[in-house]
Amino acid sequence: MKFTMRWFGPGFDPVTLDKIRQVPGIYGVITTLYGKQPGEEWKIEEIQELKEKVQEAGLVIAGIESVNIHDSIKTGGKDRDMYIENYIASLTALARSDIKLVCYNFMPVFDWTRTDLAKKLPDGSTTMSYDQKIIDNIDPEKMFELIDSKSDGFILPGWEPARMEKIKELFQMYQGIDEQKLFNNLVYFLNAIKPVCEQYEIKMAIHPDDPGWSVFGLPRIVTDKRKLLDIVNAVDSSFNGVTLCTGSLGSNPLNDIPDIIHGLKNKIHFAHVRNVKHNSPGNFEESAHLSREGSLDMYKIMKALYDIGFEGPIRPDHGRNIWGEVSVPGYGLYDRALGLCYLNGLLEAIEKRVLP
Ligand code: DNO
Repeated sequence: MKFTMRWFGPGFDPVTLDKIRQVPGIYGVITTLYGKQPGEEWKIEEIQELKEKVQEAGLVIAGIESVNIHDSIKTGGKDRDMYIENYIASLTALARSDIKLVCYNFMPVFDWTRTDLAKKLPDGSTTMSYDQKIIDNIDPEKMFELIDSKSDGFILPGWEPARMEKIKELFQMYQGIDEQKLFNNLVYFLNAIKPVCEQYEIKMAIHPDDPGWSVFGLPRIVTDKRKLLDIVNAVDSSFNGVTLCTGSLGSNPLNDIPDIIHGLKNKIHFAHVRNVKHNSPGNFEESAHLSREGSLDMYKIMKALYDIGFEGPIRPDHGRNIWGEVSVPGYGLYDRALGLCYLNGLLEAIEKRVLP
């Protein structure tokens, strides 16, 4: 497994590449061109520039998170083929820069959703949390204000102001789109990018919906084992895979993550490994990575990844904000570095068969 950390790019992420470079066991970063709007074409020069910055710091770009999908592709709009062409051009430019792992999501309107970005924990740290009761009582068009007011001035991935300005329009686009239609549009997209992905051996890794159930009545198609298998089986080719995000799938206590890992096997191209603590139905928070701090068994998760022979990029995911650090919520250096070391420690023990 190749240990990585997400990096939000120059001038935006207070966690610098130099700091990431000093995390023990680090291999590379997962990043993106943050200025890009969904649907916009990525140019090879822009990718090269980013790649050089990362290389100068002694790291590599292990994958892109994300090349975002335009809503017209998700909804099957009349201009989707144009946006798919742009997407193919971006994939080609990435592959020619030797970057061949792309994480993306197919969530309608909102990317991952939280109701608090800085819930105070008894130890004085803060973390992100979700409470379905708050979602049930808020006008979806007010969600951006809620998130924005709690994000310390940072722009969260998927919650860019330019996108949120069009929130009404976005909701309108999804009228009449049910799960089956959304799924068909995903399959249409996957079939369209298949030739370029196969030609360049690009790995596409769909990210699960977060939380793993419908929010604001919008359809969700990436929430559990059955749905993940439906996606990988619908376009049966090695490019078509999954980001195994334990926190997103783990938001639903019914999801058995080690079982999902065994079910997906070589369709896992990328892993986000973090813990989550279930407080009550529909209410969870993002705990520290250790098994004993949350509801997931991190040893079993790492063991399952080891057992299926997973060798791709893996990253610790959202951390708490600790030791007074101010960062993109969930993406501080300290708690993610602790998480990475813990996951690496579990892996060493598994490899040496110290643990049963
Ligand atoms: C949240 C992330 C997601 C993820 C996208 C992938 O922190 O895990 O925003 O990057 O859904 O497209």
